[in-house]
Amino acid sequence: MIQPFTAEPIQWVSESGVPVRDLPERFTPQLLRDLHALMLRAREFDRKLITLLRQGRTTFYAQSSGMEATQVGLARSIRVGHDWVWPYYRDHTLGLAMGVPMFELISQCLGSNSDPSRGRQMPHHFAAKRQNFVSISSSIASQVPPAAGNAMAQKYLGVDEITVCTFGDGATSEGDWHAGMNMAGAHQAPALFVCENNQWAISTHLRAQTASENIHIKAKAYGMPGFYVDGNDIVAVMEVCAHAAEWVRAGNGPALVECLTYRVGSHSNADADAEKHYRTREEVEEWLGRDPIVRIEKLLEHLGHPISAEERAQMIAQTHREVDEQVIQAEATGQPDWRIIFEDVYADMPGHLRDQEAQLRAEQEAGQEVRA
Ligand SMILES: Cc1ncc(C[n+]2csc(CCOP(=O)(O)OP(=O)(O)O)c2C)c(N)n1
Ligand SMILES: [Mg+2]
Repeated sequence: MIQPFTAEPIQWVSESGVPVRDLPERFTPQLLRDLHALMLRAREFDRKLITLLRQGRTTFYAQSSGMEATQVGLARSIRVGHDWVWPYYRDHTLGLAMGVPMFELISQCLGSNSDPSRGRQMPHHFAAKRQNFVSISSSIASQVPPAAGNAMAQKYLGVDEITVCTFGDGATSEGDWHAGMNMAGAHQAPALFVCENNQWAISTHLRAQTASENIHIKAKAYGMPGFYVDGNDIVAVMEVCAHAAEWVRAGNGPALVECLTYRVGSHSNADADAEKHYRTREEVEEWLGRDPIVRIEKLLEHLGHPISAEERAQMIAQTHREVDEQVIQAEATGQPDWRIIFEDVYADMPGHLRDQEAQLRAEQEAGQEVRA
């Protein structure tokens, strides 16, 4: 029933919230409500973190507003803590939906002592050990070759884990992307590649990115199926990603899923005024009209299980409270001591680093300020 290489994105629920195919039994009103709660929580997390950014309490953030169905849908299609995830920098909603504690994300954005990476990474570039969520890197597509290698290792070890690798549409122009896709295909490795196609790579539109008619068609060149899905329809994302993940897990080789979606906000704090510079207000308005959260609300209403305005407001207030409390808790743990820059890398620290550590200590003892 789910076919690769479709001309149009696979859809399950129309924009007006009506199923266009039979709703699979697992989508009970309770599951739909849970998915809605996860998406709304992520949307409000974005809102709060942008405020923290404006207050100068963190220095980088890339929102995923508008893309919640893609990321939550993917999170709910894989075996969390079993499969391995090689994400990209816009995937905090994927992380949250996989159960990464919000406190860890906030701590990482603040670089506090409660940050598991203790301020060593760029803000908003977290990793989560329990979820097998590999550290995010900012270099576009740099995660794709190691993800292919991870999948090759899984194949040779004979485990039933798969590797999930996400990226944006812009990443598909990078040499690393093609190298990783090619290796995964050539070795028939169990990798599920997911393109979060939000149609823009900062100010470069998809049409300027590639002459291919879409992204998923590129899968053909690497000997794998390419699925095309409406990334703002969480039911479709879950059905297609679960289908592709199980196909990969069954030993059929890699697969690519292209989720067509849109980032309704700015790329990051580096381009806070996107509409003024490279895209039209009309385009943004059009995609705001396809909001994935509104779609699931309409579906619940259609099924006779509406979410009341009061309930929605309570959920929003709850997330705001949660973030406020956790920011206070994270900040209370303080900033990591400068000495941590020398820790956790070498069992036996090389001589030149020992010298540098001694030099910093001497500067501190001489009354100079030393900060990590
Ligand atoms: C190798 C490399 N080149 C350029 C950049 C600068 N850069 C950061 S994000 C970005 C756009 C990526 O767009 P896309 O892959 O579509 O992801 P999106 O941000 O839209 O989610 C670029 C070019 C980078 N980080 N790394
Ligand atoms: Mg993009």
